[in-house]
Amino acid sequence: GKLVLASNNQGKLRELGELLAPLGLQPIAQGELGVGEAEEPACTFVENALLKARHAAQQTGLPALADDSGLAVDALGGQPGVRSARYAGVDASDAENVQALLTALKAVPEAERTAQFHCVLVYLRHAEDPTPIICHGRWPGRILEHPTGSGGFGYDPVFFAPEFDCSAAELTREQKGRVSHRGRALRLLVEQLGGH
Ligand code: ITT
Repeated sequence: GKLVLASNNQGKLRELGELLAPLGLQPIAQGELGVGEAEEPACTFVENALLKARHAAQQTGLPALADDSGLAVDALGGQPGVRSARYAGVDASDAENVQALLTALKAVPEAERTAQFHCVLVYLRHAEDPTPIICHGRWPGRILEHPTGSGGFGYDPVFFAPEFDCSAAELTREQKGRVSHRGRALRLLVEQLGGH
């Protein structure tokens, strides 16, 4: 069936679309349905994802899937976390956020540059669904000293993927989906959707 993807992030839309299509679902980006951005005022991925999914379901009348995600760096006490998209400022580009992160970690040695990506997916059958499906995926790795690779989006060029011994931006989308926070969360979601 049709569902609206409650995101304006092209990188997420590509990854989610590719992972959902083989399941017989028809994901439609919210922008194509005229849905504007929702506010993300909360301090947890779960709350932000719920707000985005509810906004999109309300505006379209379709089931909605939202992704709230980010990078938690241990040496920074979990920052940038829910602020990952705007670490270098409200309208910062991916490259600016990456630069801000490298600057913040300048004096931190390799062994202490551990980090994890988090992805919370929220699926609402309709805007007032009292039992949303909520899934959380994690991807541990560490932060490189220099950006490497041109694939992916966001912090991928500085995220070292231990499973493949290279940066996340050097992976194909298929490889990334197998190990990433988003891939893991989505497989959990699909298991739960099957039970409904
Ligand atoms: P939407 O709310 O429209 O979905 P957004 O980019 O504002 O898009 P978030 O608030 O969830 O979404 O921010 C997530 C940020 O975390 C994203 O902009 C990236 O900087 C980073 N991020 C999340 N997943 C990532 C991934 O797979 N690779 C690299 N960076 C990622």
